[in-house]
Amino acid sequence: MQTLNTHTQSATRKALRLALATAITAGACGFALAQSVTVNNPWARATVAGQKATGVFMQLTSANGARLVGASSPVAGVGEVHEMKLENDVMKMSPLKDGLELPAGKTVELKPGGFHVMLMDLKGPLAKDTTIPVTLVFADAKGVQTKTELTVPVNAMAHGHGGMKQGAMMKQGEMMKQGDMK
Ligand SMILES: [Cu+2]
Repeated sequence: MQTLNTHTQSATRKALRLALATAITAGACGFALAQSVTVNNPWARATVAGQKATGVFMQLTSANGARLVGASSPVAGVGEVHEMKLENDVMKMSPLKDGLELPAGKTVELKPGGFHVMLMDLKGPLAKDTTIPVTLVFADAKGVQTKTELTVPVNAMAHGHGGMKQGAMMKQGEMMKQGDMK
């Protein structure tokens, strides 16, 4: 019994060391990819108390071509890559199953009314003039995934966009994601 116990502990320690080594390697890969996908002007939309979802927007430029396949943040239970488009006068948004295509050398804009990172199950309101950590997951042509960590400022709205229009779209987003608006 004693022998078995010691052996188990040793195996656990070995597994832990292996996991740590893997994490370090993955981190190094993420950094390499972070160099090849440029993230510009990221911002998250501020929320009010009780609001459960918000959007994160930015411009992405991939040097070699990639896809944005996932997103997460400690402030949200769920993160997804969404597209939003007008269908029969109704704004509809849905997750992109295969992620957002980032053609080599072309800047793809995530903006209100279009592609966005959706943060859902927010754990609390996102106050203007604060920042939130956001992790983006990219996949290369071979499907190899890497992560990029961002510090994203929280703003009421983007520069150069109409407040009214955005307000209307946020309402739509809330209705779709919350389904319990009073
Ligand atoms: Cu969305």
